[in-house]
Amino acid sequence: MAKYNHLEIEKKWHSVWDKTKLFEVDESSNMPKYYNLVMYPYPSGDLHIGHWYNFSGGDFYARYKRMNGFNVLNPIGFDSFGLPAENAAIMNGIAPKKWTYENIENMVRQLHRMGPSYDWNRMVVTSDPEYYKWTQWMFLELYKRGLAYKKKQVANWCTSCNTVLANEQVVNGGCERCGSDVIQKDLDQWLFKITDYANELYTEVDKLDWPERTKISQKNWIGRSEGAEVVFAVADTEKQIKVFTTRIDTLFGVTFMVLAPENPLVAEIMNKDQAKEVEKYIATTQGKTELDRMQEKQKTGVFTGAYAVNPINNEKIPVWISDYVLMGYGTGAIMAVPAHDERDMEFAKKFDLPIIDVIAAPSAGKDEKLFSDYGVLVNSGDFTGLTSKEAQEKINSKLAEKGLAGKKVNFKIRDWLISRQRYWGAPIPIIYCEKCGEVPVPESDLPVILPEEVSIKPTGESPLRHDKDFFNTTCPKCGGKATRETDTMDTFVCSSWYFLRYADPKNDKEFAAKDKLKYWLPVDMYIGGAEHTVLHLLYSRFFTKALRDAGHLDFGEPFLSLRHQGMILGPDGLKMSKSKGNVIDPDIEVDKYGADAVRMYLAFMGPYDQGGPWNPNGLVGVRRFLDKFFDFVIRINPEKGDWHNGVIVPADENEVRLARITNKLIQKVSADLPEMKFNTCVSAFMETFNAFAELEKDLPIAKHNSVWRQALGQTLLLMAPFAPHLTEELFEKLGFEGSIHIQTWPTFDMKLLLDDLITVAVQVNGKLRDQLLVIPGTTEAEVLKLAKESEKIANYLTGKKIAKSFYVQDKILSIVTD
Ligand code: ANZ
Ligand code: ZN
Repeated sequence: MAKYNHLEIEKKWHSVWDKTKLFEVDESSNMPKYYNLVMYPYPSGDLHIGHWYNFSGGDFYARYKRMNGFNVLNPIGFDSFGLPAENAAIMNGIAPKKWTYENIENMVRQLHRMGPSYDWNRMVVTSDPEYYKWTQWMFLELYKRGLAYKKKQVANWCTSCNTVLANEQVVNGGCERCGSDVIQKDLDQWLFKITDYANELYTEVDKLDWPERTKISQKNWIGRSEGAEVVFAVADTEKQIKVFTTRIDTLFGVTFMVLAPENPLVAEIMNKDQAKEVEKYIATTQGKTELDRMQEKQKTGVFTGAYAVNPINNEKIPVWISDYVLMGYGTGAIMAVPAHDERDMEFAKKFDLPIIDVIAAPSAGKDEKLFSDYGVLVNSGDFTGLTSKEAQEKINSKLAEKGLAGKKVNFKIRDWLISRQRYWGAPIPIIYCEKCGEVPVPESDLPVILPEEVSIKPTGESPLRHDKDFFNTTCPKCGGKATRETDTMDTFVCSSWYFLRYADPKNDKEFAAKDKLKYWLPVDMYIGGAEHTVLHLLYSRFFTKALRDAGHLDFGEPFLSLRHQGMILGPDGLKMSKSKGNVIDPDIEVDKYGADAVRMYLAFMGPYDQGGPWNPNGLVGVRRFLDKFFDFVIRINPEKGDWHNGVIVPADENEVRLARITNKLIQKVSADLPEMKFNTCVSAFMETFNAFAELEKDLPIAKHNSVWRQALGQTLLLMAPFAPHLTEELFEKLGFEGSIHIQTWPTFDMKLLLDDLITVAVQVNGKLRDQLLVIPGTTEAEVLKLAKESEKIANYLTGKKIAKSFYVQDKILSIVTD
């Protein structure tokens, strides 16, 4: 058997592709553009198998698009600011910059070995001053538009990392990273006003070609909530308490009200006798996180001594304070309906407050659990008997007449806190002047360079505060004494716009030239993991919209299509981790079996969006297939003559068999690859190869060299996205000209598939109108789709609506119109 020497072949082609700049692209092509993007990695040090899975899938797809006539931008870069570099630096005594750039170098080497079709000329590294200059510029752009602002705010503070954490980085009251206690600390913080875009971010999700669960997470994070605001008078005063409720239909069931302890109204309305207790209570709630406050089963609180008046029935009800009501949501005050709201129920039981049922369950079951759904109103005066929905409308409009209620939409999402009291990040470009106050760094002074020799021991204060040369500066406005902002930006800021920079990564006048942005963006296909991407996607969408409104972009959504790859588990079926010893090191596998075998095995493992356990035998099997394939193909002699990439014209029955097998493969891979069904493509290659081997007994290569060369040439084209090195080598060996990777994708001939197809009769209103050729087992929905695409049938459907359709599997589709 001829030896397939993967090490030699891969090395050879890497250098050819690099030298010929095969995958570099520009805007001058006359083919339509396609922007194919994978989520750029963090430079953790090593490319792990999960990266390979993500990036190989992205590369299969990019190559498919390229061979189908698109000018494909397929870039890569590094998300290289962030805490891990700093923590590694503290642990091992290496400067963050050194650690980061050494890792990048190593990972670039590893990436190369995968043989991806990246335009290496466009690599983006977010910790390069040439990049973060524009991150700072983005900050100023938001600042100019009132979308970046500074505020004293309580923040989650990790007592060990000594930095602020985002809400989602706090797990069970501890730091996600180190598990240490998280406390609440009042700090001056920079925020981005993402809430200005809450509504658009929420509604536009529906238009995107994204996985459904990801759309739902976007929406849940934004948390749109429709309800009403209702105004309660404070008895014997001029004061009012406004509440937000999603259940105005339960208004007759309100038996008390609750204010957030921080609500300024508390001081205004409380009875002096209660002052001591109220103050004592407020003190106990400080330091609790919002999450604790919302989840605590044991409700706490105190009575303010004040009463409110229910606007619907003038009942007097007591006003309490409790920390289960948050100041940051709605109005910081609620109307409590213990009969139908669980938290209110817990509170009422604890403090012995009345409970009045006002909604009857549809089938009056007497289970003890509280009924919190919609139903029919009871004990509700004139509104008794109405459904919840009807009552909401009626009660709302009745009170609205008196200015005591109005519909209201609230969002859960809060502004994005971007300040980090850490070193390895983009400095926030703001200067504080004794005379002029807060002054933005002028654009011409960007970038504000992150100094290198800084002690980064986390002390709670930003490390940059202790670098005198950095900290002390002069005011750009008045030239007087001034100091710099010493916080750095959350790395999510860097990753919120990196996909724009790939369009024009070397530009030092603009973050990217307008015409290049216009040409390449938005991203057509974005591929990456499903975990931890909710915020990245949300922030990127926010940046895109803000930049659009600032006149820099002419689109509002950055990622038109999105796909998630699944997760690769260890051979034991468990999540890979060093401690379990089940980690697969791609470097070792690539040395042993070759990048093409690893790529193809990853494709073969299972549905791309599902992943699965790594099976060493599976990889060996794929390698064995490639060995046999290589051995088979090099028996075919090269021939002169241009590569015409057409359909085989068979001369006898066995040649027809060959043409048919090849055509079937073309059809299969052309259907499955764009759907990212990579696994079925690889099984088709294996099956086809077995059929070839079988056929060769009747159709010897030695006598039929030309047709075999043609058939295997086409097979190579189909395999090229998966095994780029091997196919390039064999393509050359067969005497075809040019790189296989810039050839046109083969087309297939329907006629050659006929044997395998069946005819389905299509009737419209009882009359036979067309016969469709389909694969046996095609579903009704697919046949209906084909029928609608048929011209003959379209004639009978234009201007009409399909009322019904019936399908007799593989025989007749019958359409009835209105
Ligand atoms: C009365 C009521 C009766 C409520 C009932 C619910 C059920 P979402 O869907 O999350 O928007 N609420 C309003 N502001 C609050 C705050 N600052 N802190 C804590 N809770 C607050 O939830 C809206 C509901 O959450 C509101 O509707 C209010 O309780 C409570 F059977 O009002 B409801
Ligand atoms: Zn000044």
